[in-house]
Amino acid sequence: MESVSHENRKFEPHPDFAKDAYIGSPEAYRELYEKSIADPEAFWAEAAEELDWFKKWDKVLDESEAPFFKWFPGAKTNLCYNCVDRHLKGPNRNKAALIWEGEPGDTRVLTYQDVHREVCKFANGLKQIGVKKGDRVAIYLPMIPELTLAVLACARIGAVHTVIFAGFSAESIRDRINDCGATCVITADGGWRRERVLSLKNTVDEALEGVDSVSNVVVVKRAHGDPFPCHYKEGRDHWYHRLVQDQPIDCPCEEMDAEDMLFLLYTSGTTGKPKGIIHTTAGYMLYTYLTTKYIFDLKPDDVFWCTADVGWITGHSYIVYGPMQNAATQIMYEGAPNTPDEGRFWEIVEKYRATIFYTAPTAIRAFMKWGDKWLEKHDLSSLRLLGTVGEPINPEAWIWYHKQVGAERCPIVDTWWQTETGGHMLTPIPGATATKPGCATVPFFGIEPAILTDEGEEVDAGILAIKKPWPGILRGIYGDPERFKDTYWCKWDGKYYFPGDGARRDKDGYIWILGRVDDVVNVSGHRIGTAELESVFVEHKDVAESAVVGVPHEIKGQGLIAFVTVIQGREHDDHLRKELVEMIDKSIGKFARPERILFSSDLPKTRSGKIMRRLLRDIAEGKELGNTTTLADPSVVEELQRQYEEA
Ligand code: 6R9
Repeated sequence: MESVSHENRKFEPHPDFAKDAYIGSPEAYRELYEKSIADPEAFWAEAAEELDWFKKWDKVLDESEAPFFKWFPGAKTNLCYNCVDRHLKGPNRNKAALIWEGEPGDTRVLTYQDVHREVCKFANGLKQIGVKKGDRVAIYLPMIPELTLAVLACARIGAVHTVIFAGFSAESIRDRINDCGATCVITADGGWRRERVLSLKNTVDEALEGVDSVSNVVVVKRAHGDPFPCHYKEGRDHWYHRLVQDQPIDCPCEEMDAEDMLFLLYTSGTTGKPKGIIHTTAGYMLYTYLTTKYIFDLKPDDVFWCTADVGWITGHSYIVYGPMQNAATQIMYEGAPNTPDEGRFWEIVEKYRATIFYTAPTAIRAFMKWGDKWLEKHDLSSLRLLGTVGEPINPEAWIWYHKQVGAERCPIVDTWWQTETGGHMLTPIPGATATKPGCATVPFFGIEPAILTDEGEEVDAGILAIKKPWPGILRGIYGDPERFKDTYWCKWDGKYYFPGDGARRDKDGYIWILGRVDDVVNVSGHRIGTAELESVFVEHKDVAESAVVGVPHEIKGQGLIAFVTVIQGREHDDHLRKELVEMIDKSIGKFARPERILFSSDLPKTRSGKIMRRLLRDIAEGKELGNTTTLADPSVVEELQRQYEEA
């Protein structure tokens, strides 16, 4: 087995897949790609004809105020219209839009007609309590259909939604509401997670203490007040079911300008408080529509399942907006992947005959750790395409996914993108691109990547940069245009977008993401991607997961500390340590040897599943730990600290 820097395996698209794919050969991809780069405006204008517009654009791209780009200025449209109303005209009217399963096993199915009715009633309810175009609405809901309905209802009336992942604390909610001045919050009494009810409404009540801007709170009844009877504040709070019950079943769509704000989504930067990433209407609409269609090769008969939460960008783009514009049938699941047991996801795939499955590397590694027996109990033969997103996937996990889940038949789309990019940027085209384990491969249409040094020289390994604006690009940071320019455009004097990731190009021209540039460590003058070491460690049969961080080192400048999670029940001792060091020596070189290897039963992760390297660095440097409230499981940190001190 090889690490990412040595990975040479290549997997051609399966001929059975390629023959029916929208883009079924490398030539077909190349032709479209070249067209999209030679004349982007013509390419995007042609694609935009597949969507519905109240009024067409005057111009495709206006760069006069760069980096504040405008796509399709002059056009009028509505995202909700394109996700719902336009499907009512044809055969999709009674097609299942959402197949939802609650963690306790309750299920609901909504057709596009049902979604239309429920969204209209919700939108009318919001209007009744005074929500209007341009108002900010915070949404803090579990993964229940009302989450999708709430997002669409906002889009319908032109209210700007800001979805806050239901794992965030009261303080995080308050910060976001204060930053954008939200006037309304949509929440639920509770939601199910690992057989327990999260008391969302209580958290919102706490968040709203001392907040003046919010005059209305809409509460969906999900947990039926038990075991958390929730407080009801007269005049401010409205039960969702009462608010919508007598509303008319039709509500006109607001005619939105192309550049009207669609949503804000808060994301962490390397410094400072979370920033409210701004996405607007027409460009984001087209970009999520087209990436969904081509990257998932989405066909009318597919059953699409993206396991993300709508609280993250992946859920916005690839649960709500992309799939629904494509009239997809999709699965939505409320709870944890290991409730009631580690086979839950595979049970769902089998039960609804899912054909497309899109998840994160961290989940894939958890499945690996839990063992193949959970998959063997279920028939996964309906699957035809797999995807991954969120972080670099180590070749070992990729191969496992390919073999155990995809039965060596399903293409894997390793999609690199960000909250800021709106949709997929680098990714295999499933019927056309030969894949390599751990590699995000090639650019999507209209995307021109470059790999640069800090000074802007093109190199084979360095910092990823994107040359031209694309329709899905963020339009700003809410309330902070200067930070927007500084963070994304100043690095190379406005010539490139700076995403903050390191990358390298191989001899085939494929691009490999090496992790955040802030995670690149320089040991004795050698640049080492921490992801490279991590992928070596997880190749060991006893290792489930690992994270490597750089710490200051007297002699070498920086040294590496490795945190390694061992598969349950396996030995972790000096013998394993020695084997791991030998693997690093072999795969990368002695210079990449970590100073220390610490074993633990888990790693500190955000609730979206990203390993918190900053926290690991603090542990490794013996520092006072800051805020750990965003962690999925704070006890993991205590265990690591104890070990670090003992070792
Ligand atoms: C969509 C999403 C963005 C950061 C990004 C990068 C990492 C995402 C990746 C990947 C390697 C992939 N990332 N996908 N790294 N391969 N396929 O995750 O958005 O939460 O904003 O994170 O995630 O480092 O810069 P977001």
